[in-house]
Amino acid sequence: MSDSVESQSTVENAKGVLAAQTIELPSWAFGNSGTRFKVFAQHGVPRDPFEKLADAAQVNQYTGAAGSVALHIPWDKVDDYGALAAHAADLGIQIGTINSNTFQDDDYMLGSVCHPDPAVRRKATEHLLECVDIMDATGSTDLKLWFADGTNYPGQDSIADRQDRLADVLAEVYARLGDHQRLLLEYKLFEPSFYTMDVPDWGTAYAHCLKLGPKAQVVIDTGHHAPGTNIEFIVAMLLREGKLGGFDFNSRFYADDDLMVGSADPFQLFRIMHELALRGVVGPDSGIAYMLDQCHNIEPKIPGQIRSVMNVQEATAKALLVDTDALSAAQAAGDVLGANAVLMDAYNTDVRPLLAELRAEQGLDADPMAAYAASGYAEKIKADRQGGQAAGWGA
Ligand code: LRH
Ligand code: MN
Repeated sequence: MSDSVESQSTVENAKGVLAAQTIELPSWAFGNSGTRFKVFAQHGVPRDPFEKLADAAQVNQYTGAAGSVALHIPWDKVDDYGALAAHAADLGIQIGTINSNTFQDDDYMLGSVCHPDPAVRRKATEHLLECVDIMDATGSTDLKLWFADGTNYPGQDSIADRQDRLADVLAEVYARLGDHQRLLLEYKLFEPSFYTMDVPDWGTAYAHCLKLGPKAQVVIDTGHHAPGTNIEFIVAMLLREGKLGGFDFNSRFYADDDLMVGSADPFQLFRIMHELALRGVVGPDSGIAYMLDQCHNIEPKIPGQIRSVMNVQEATAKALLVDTDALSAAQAAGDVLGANAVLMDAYNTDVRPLLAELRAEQGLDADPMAAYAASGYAEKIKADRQGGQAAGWGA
């Protein structure tokens, strides 16, 4: 890296933050996934949550930055969650966010927590409360709630009544949370509902979380916005309000494509990480859950997760190299081009040598993708995992 003193301290600071960075992996990324057109099954895919954790541990082994795994219930249902948490610990990782699922049961055709029928809402609520029981067993602090609830045609249901139903269920779940637990409400503009989604945007999620209290915060899934949405503005606003609970990182060219984060729009990911680095909330003690939410439909899944973690590390490193003094000076002076240039200098910095140096200092291989490929793990799981039911979305 360049030898000027300032930049040297900036580089050292960046390496310190990057060394502590942790990206939570989605257990479902290791299972088979696809689109409504086809799920292309891959060989060696895990058959149960224990094998999913083993694959996630590979990502952590080669990146040093993926120390926890989010679970999705019932996709990761087991008889003994304590045993699953112990298995994670044996692998050097931990179980993170617990995701509810009220979008795959036949009873939920017209919604779950917003369904017109109180019996269906009760059933959905019981599932959410069961997820908190699972958090107690795994030691997880975060319950992530995404609802597929919505309507497809104008008049199908009362928009306002559905909000009342949602608020009632959220209040009951909120009351069940332990002191160290919180709920993260995730919004999505459309799909699988196409006229209204009951939590379509950050404003709706924020309004509900504000009413609930301090243990309720908003999750930004980077694939859940209208094309062209300035996501870093939402980041800055929710940070300012103390209501940014976390991210579901992925990227997309068109809709909720769930592609590898940073693969479709690395500059957007950089702009998002810049807002977070400016406020020093990139680290694990920031209270912000940095999670991936992706599907590797056609690419190998473990390398896909390794590449994704590296993409977040690269965007974070660039954001941490922004000369913030020069930036504030240019902004204060109204120097439009100067301020933009400060940011673009950081974005156009090749941070791969810095990250390779950091990995070497951490005793990791400088090239995680090559190290994993050379490990033979991919061939081993293909050979070992014969028979049984490959994990998937079960949709
Ligand atoms: C919905 C979503 C949500 C999950 C699911 C796996 O699109 O982003 O976070 O529960 O994907
Ligand atoms: Mn998501």
